[in-house]
Amino acid sequence: MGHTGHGHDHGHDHDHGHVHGPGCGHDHGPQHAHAAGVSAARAVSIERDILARNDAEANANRRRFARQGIFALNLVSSPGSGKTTLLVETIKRLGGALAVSVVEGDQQTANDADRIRATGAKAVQINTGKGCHLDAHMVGHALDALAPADDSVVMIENVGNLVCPSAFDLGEAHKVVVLSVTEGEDKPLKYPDMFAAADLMILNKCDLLPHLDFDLERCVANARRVNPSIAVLRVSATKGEGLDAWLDWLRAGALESRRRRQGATGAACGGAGACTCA
Ligand SMILES: Nc1nc2c(ncn2[C@@H]2O[C@H](COP(=O)(O)OP(=O)(O)OP(=O)(O)O)[C@@H](O)[C@H]2O)c(=O)[nH]1
Ligand SMILES: [Mg+2]
Repeated sequence: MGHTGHGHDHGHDHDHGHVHGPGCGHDHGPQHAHAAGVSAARAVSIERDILARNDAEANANRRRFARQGIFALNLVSSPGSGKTTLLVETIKRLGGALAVSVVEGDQQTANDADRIRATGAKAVQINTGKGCHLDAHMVGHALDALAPADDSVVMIENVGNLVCPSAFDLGEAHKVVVLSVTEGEDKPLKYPDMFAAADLMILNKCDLLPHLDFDLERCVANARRVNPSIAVLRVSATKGEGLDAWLDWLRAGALESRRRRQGATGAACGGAGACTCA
């Protein structure tokens, strides 16, 4: 699998080479400061256009996932929280029992896609250049190249950034925020949009807790102040702690996505005649 990438100009590139998107350049919310030389009203209008276009493309991705019974997750975090390590360990532990393919997002390099491919799983790398997040259009093209199997799991590893990816729906079932315990328990309060957008917080690098002053209970309380319904899993991607609970969560989501597809197929054919739906 190759690399793909598209900036906000939505230029098309099917050569699977590195493509460098333009910088974010917008501020993801009318309440924020706007670029010099652009009026506040114009900035709000541009922002709305970008997000509306993204939402339409995210819905197209979501329909594709639903049609194929795919459980899709959007992994978001600051750089280095352990997203790729977690994905590699997840794929190894699943051992092929549940197919996983990966869309990797980084500003530069194919390092993470190479790490995923070393497990035998399919991966497509998107390089965003100066872009600080993936958008639904980029992911749509990556999915064309990835060709994920029906009833599989698609993991989208977003660009390491605890701010911008929160505003962009990619069509995923859930955003999963990975916070490593070395980052400090105040991060959910400082970067609330990301924790509000996520359904699951994975607290990674728990093997390091004995060496840190990190207050785990306070971190969970902070996350729930921002998002009372956020689920929390403590893990160590490198040592294996907590990975069974993560794998159970993953399998349950994949099963649900598969059942929905089968239910939809059954409803469409009325369950009658020569239907071969499972
Ligand atoms: N001690 C410890 N180190 C970990 C753990 N998980 C990841 N790491 C280390 O953290 C560093 C970053 O891990 P990556 O998996 O590359 O993190 P990432 O979130 O994918 O990074 P970016 O894609 O650059 O944002 C590596 O040195 C990993 O070995 C963990 O559970 N415990
Ligand atoms: Mg990574």
